Amino acid sequence: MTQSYNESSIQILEGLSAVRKRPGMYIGSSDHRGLHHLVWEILDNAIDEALNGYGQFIKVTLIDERTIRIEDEGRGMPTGKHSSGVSTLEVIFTKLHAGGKFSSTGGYKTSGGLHGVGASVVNALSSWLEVTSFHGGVMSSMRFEKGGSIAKPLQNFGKTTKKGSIVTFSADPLIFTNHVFNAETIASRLKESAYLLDHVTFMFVDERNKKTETFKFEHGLKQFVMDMNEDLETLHEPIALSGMVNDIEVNVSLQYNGGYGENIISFVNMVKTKDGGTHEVGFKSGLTKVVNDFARKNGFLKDKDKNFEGVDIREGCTAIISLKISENLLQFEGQTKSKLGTEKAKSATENIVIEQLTYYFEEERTLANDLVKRFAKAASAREAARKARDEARQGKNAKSSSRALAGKLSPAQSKDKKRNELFLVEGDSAGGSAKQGRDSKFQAILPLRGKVMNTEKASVSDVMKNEELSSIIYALGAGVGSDFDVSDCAYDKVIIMTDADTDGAHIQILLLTFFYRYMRPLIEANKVFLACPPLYKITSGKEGAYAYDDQELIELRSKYKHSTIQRYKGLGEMNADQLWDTTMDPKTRNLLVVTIDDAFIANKKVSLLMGDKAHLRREWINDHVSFTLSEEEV
Ligand code: TSJ
Repeated sequence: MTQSYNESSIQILEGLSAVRKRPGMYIGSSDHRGLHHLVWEILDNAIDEALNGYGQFIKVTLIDERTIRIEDEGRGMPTGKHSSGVSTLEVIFTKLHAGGKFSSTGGYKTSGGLHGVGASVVNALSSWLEVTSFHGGVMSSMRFEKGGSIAKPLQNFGKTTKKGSIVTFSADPLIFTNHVFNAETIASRLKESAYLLDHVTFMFVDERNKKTETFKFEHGLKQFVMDMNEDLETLHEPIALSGMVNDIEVNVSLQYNGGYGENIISFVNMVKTKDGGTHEVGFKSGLTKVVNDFARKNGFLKDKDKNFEGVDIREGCTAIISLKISENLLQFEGQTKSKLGTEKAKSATENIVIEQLTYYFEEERTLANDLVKRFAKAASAREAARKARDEARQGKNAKSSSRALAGKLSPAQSKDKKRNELFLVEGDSAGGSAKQGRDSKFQAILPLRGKVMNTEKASVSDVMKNEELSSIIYALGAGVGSDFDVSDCAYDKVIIMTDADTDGAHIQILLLTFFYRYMRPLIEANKVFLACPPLYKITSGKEGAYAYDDQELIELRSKYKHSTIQRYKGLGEMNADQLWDTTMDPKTRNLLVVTIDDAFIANKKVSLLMGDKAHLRREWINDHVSFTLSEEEV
């Protein structure tokens, strides 16, 4: 029998070289995100040790742009002989998936999402790595180079009274497309951990600029919610609820602010559960039950009245939920494994909230009464918004929708939700050019007159009363607030088209705040865009071109000698054809897709944004709304 394939043709990827061949398989990607995964991987081990009660101090030192040191004061890493004959330390850093193997059973582990691939993966992707362990009274160390080869074998340095582990590594620039660690990203992860582990001090040292930051929050979660609400008026001191149910440790802190947003962040074993899960469900159902029971018992809801809905009760609610669950009970769901699936976590969280918040409401009657009155207002605003949405959907009462849009919206001819585009245009005159210039088959124009309302502290009913915003709501036909349903949206793209000046920037920010507050799923579905009108037109004889930024202008000026330059101060200075060519034609335009990837920072900054400090506003836009050029399929 002939061999169907020869053995040498099969490449068996083994050990650390497999990691270097396909880093994405282990750390998600080889870009900036993947790079920081290396840090989280090592840091998680130090945090696990503190989480289990060993050591109260964790220090991270950024040595240069791609080199970082992480140290703890835990038990130190075991260095004795492993069953395979080599030292445990060598196994940890050279064998794949040995990450959790050496850990004692039981206990807590930070194993969310993509973390937990093991220290060997970090070693594989580093140009060098050094580990020092102070374990059982002995100091030992090892050094690896070029993706995990042993450069200095395990060496014992004799007795020590120190305890702990130190790992230093330098990310391999051959692997990463971007190998520069971001100090802010790392510091904010440490800060977050410090809120959650209130007995542990986290220190961050950036040796490049000699900056040191220390994070320690004696009042943990309470301080976390206070800081989240920092820029908002708060209605009371933060409430802490905590306890142990069926081996699950539940810690919750909540504080209502004067705004209308819902901000709930949850963690399991120190790892953020971005997509929520059973613990969030338990928190919400517990909160809803406590409030409705209190409202009925105290006459705020009569027999005939319907219960408040969860969304009414969560307006202005900022809450952190943090659970500690032993490794064997952990279940994660979803594509990114950032949703908790553990069933027991629901009842554990619900029980703690019901038991302790009921008691708190009994003790703090004045506050409870005030809150319930707010919830009642929220409930009636929700009813009003629901009515408006039903009218906006072309149902039995399309009249008020068409009345609201009459003389404003220039609709597209087709009704193709998957293709149509809505341009929100600053001012009537630019609106006129856009109307003439557009492809009316699929492009609709809604001119916005004057300033857009600040929705940061507005309720749904305020928003509905505002002409500009209610016309946007009617045009999209997908509801608003808790009632918003992105699948009903009449457009595939909502494109904000403003002048490239401060007023234009302000309008953009106000509109983004509105979308963030009241149509967040629209942003999450990548349906909100910023149009990019050119800043200059450069003409030389019969030739000409547009420049979209100053850099481009410099380039064009060297290309076209003896040229004249026209600076566009607003959209209104372009005629309809120019506007189409430069800004609206899908074949030639640039659109920036608006994404908000970090709800925590974004929410905080949206509040800040609407304060009186204009420069903070600009900084926020630069830092936290990533305007990435979208790759549109043409
Ligand atoms: F990622 C890593 F492995 F490189 C790493 C591990 C990096 C850093 C900065 C710290 C650690 C680490 C590991 N800190 N503390 C520990 N603890 C243990 O490995 C350990 C020690 C003793 C016992 C025991 O059962 O006696 C169990 C464990 C898991």
